Amino acid sequence: MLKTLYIRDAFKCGEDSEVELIGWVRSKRRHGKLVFLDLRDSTGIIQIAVKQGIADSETFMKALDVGLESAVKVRGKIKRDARAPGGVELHCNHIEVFGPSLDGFPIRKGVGLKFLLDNRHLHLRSPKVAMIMKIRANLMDIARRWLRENGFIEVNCPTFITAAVEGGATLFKLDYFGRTAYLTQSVQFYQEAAIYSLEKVYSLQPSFRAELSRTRRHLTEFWHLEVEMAYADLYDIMKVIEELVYAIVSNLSKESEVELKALDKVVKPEMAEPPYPRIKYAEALQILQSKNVNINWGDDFGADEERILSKEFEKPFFVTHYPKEAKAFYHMPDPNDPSVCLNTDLLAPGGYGEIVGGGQRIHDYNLLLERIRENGLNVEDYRWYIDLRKYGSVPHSGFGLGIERMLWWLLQLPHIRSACLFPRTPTRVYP
Ligand code: NSS
Repeated sequence: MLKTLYIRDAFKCGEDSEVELIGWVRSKRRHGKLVFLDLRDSTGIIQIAVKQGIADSETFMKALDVGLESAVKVRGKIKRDARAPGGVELHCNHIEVFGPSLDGFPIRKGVGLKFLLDNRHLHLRSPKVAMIMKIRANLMDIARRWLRENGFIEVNCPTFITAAVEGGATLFKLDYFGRTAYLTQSVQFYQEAAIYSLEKVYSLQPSFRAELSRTRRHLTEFWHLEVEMAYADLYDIMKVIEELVYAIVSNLSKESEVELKALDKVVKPEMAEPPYPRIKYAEALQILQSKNVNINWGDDFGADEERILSKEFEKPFFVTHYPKEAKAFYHMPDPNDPSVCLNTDLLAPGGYGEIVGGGQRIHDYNLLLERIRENGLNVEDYRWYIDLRKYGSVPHSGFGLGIERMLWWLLQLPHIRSACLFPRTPTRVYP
């Protein structure tokens, strides 16, 4: 019995090896008595040559008739041929079409972007999409590995919640057996509870934002890598961010080398080598105002401001000490100037903007109560969170990194949705 190989392994076979491959027919061309099929599986694409005379007439007719994206099993001999893509082709003597395409495959050259998104379930078969997904998988794996190696413990937090972490405006509301609940914007508060037993924790799970902004960088559902650390101040956590981002970029450049090359993307360790420039909000504001951006003290930076600001940098850079009114209530006020907080955003250079947000949390019971009240929030909604400050509270800090934002920057994608298997945006919940 012939062993069925992955296409990647067929390329390594010796001349005239008899092999069997399983895959999908990506394209088909006829030159007289010769039919070429491009066969695709998860590992690569190989040219299948079906020649009348070498293949029997039934096999030749099947090759001629087979619809694009049919699932087939092919058998034949491996031949080196400089004209074939990758220098190898299969001279086929048998085809079995076991998953025929019942219709013409709708994804063709020249179809528009909306059509591709409406048919994302089929567009996923494109090798380009597959490569982005492989890079994404590597990125998540590298991040997890680094965190584990550095003593962080993975925790999994709930998605149904009852009060906002990042402001009420972007909460997705839902009916939870007659009471109101929301989808989480961030698992930070649960992690803050977890540090009192595990000290250094992280999670990798979806966050949700009912954000109507139609920018190139906003999703309504995104994968959020969040980290929380006991006994850490703002500068300790910035160091963790810097080292984690560097580990991701430098390892990805090696572990995804093949895919990056095939996509014609350049990811190099130098792009993210620490230390990263650090500026305060006040300086960032000056830069923006010097470029005639209409922005005042107290305003948070939006996509436009961050695009302009980040074009001034060549490496990721930290912006710290935002005015407290621009940020959520839990941020620690700076003891030297309580009008700003000990927070940080990490912005990707070249127009991309924020990929990480975090900082030091308020760990004092009374100060937290005061800030909740100042923000006009209901103390009862945050009872368990406040409770954490009653028993052995310690200084602590953390951050959240958007997986798709990171990919968007590293792969210089035109839109963040290309980093998702099935993107969720204000106008898209199907497929
Ligand atoms: O709102 S954040 O800046 N911060 C938090 O949620 C903190 N509670 C995280 C923490 O400290 N544990 O979001 C963090 C990151 C941000 O830098 C982006 O990279 C990503 O989450 N993010 C998004 N990605 C895609 N789409 C949207 N809408 C989005 N919002 C945030």
